[in-house]
Parts: sequence; C-alpha cells; structure tokens
Amino acid sequence: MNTLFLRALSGEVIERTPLWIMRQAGRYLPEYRAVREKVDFLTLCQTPDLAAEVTLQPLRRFNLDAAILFSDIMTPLLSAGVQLEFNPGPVVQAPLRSINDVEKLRVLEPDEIAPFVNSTIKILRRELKVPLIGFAGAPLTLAAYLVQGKGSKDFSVLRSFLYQEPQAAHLLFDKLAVLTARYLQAQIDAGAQAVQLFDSWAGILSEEMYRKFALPAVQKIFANLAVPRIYFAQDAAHLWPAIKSIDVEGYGIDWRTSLNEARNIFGNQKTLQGNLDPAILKANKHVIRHHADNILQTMQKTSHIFNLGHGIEPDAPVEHVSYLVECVHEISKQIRQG
Ligand code: 1CP
Repeated sequence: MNTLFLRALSGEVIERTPLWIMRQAGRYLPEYRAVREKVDFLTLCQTPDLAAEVTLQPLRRFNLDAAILFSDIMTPLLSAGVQLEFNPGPVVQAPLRSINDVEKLRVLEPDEIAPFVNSTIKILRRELKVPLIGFAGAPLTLAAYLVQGKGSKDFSVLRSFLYQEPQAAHLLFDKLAVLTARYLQAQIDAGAQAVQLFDSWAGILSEEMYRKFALPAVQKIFANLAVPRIYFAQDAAHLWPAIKSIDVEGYGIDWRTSLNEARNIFGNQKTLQGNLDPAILKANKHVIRHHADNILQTMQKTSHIFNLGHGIEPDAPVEHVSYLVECVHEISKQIRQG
C-alpha cells in the first residue's frame, strides 16, 4: 500500500511529493470516451462496475498516489428529488427559487443517499494499492447549480437569490450541509480513506456573503469526519482569512493564487495541495517541466500534495499528463532526497 498521500495529509514532509490530478478520470482519456460511447454519464455514475473501471483508468496509465471515486458533485441530489441532466455539465430541470421549492428537498438517511457510490467504493478498495479519496460538492457550489439551474460565469441568479431570499437560502444551505455530511460519512463507512470537498464556485461571493451563508455549512460538514479532510475553494484568495477557520488537514489551492501567499496565511502545520494551471498541460514539455519544478521548489520544505489548480481539461494531451507525472516524481525525489 502506497501511503504517501495520507502521510502528507498528516503534515509530514515526506521523501517524495505525492500527486494526483483533479478530474483525473474523464474525457481527456480515450478509454473513458470509449466507455461513454456505450453509456450516458448518469448511468456510468450509477453502475458500480463501470464507475470503478473508469476510476482505475488513470491509475493504469500514470504513477499516481491517490484515486478519486468516479461520480459527480450533483449525483447525491438525485436522492433529494432533484431532476438532473448532464450536457455536459449539470442542468437542473426545475431550479429552486423560493422557500417552497427548498422545503420540497428531501434529506435522506446516509445509506439511502447514493447507495451505488458505496458499492463502487467497496469494489475499488479491493483493487487499489493507493488511498481512495471520497468527495462531495460544498453547499455553495451545489446551490449554484440548484438555483441558477446550470453552469454560469458569475452565478448572478444565485447571488440575487441570496440577497433577496435569505431565509430560503439559509434553509437550503442547512439542508445541503446535513445531506453532504451524511453522504461523506457513508463514503467513509464504505471505505474512503480521505475526503475532499469541492467548492469550485466559492470565488463568486464577497467575504461577507461567504461568511454568512457558505462558511457555516462547510464547518458543519467537516465537524465529525474521522479521515483526513481537504477543502478546495476556487478563485478564493479574498476568502482565505475566512477559510482559515475551517478545521481540515489540507487546503486545495487554485491556479490563480500563490502557494507562497497561501503558506503565509494557512501556516506551516497544514498541507497545501495544488496548483499547476491546467492550461500548462497544453503547452510544450519544456514549459510543463519548468512550472512543475517551480511549484516543487516553492514547497520543498513544507507539507505538499502536487495537483493541478483546477480540474484537468478535456483537451489535455495524454502524453503531456504522462510527462508531468514523470517530472513530479523525478524532480521531487531530487529535491527531497538530495
Ligand atoms: O460527458 C461526460 O462524460 C461528463 C463529464 C463529467 C465528468 C467526467 C462531468 C460533468 N463530471 C465528471 C466527473 C467528475 N466531476 C468527477 C470525478 C472524476 C475525477 O475527479 O477523476 C469529479 C470529482 C467531479 C466534480 C465536479 N463536477 C465539480 C467539482 C470539481 C471541479 O472541476 O470544479 C464540478 C463543478 C462539477 C460540475 C460538472 N459536472 C460535469 C461537468 C462538465 C461539470 C463542470 C462544468 C459545468 O458546470 O458545466
């Protein structure tokens, strides 16, 4: 069992920097596209054998130090009664706009939320030689899709909802916090060895609004989970003073922000994860090596997990991903073992 990833999350500076890639299973892989030619995305998430198969695909190609369950942040909402399509991102059939709409959301018991995910995790734990990360979407990011209805640059429908319907918004965040805490606990019970909460759209809020709605819900989710926890908020440097109060082992740092500055804010005891710009994978190998080297040098003396600063893009060349993984192994061994 390769435990580098879990050891890094305990705050250790270890002999080689572990790495995994956000969205490492997905459309940039031809073998993923081959599976998707036969089944739609939701069927794939809900079929444990297939979901386990695509989770393993990137690990067969690259020397990665963690696996992440194949699913989507929106799948647990199916059990709450939300009608969803993927095109390719999530599209909610009836976006929530009032307290009535929010009251209709059902929050089920842990084992009823997404039972297919628990089966997928059990299959994976039998196969894997690296730790398995479970995950969920943070309430703000789920609310972004639930209220706006689909992806958006600035989620302005959600933002106006938060201002105009604070009572409905608080009820929504409370329900999503309970649902998400239960969902992550079920993943841990099934065998997930660490969890990451994706707050991809955290950056759309001011610090004031983030503190009012998003932060208390995130704190509630993390309060009772007994495995290492990572919180990834995107485009969120202005929120770091607030995020610092979240009790987790690791913080995911996005590509727009500086690892040095993050280190100053979060301190030396925490593990930082990130933050290569996903677009660098589409540049040439010289550029890839240079930037991987930069990140590893910056973080050489503190606890770090190498990752991209957001999900890998569908047009990232597989050969460049493979080259990045080799570079990180080679350079981090050189730096840390001298
Ligand atoms: O056509 C397809 O095959 C669907 C493409 C796809 C895939 C491969 C979607 C739709 N989701 C996923 C898998 C997925 N999504 C994973 C597991 C893969 C892995 O990490 O190896 C994870 C962790 C997610 C999480 C997710 N979904 C996030 C948070 C992370 C991030 O990248 O910010 C978000 C914001 C989503 C929403 C979503 N689902 C799918 C897409 C294309 C999107 C984002 C774009 C949009 O809002 O339209």
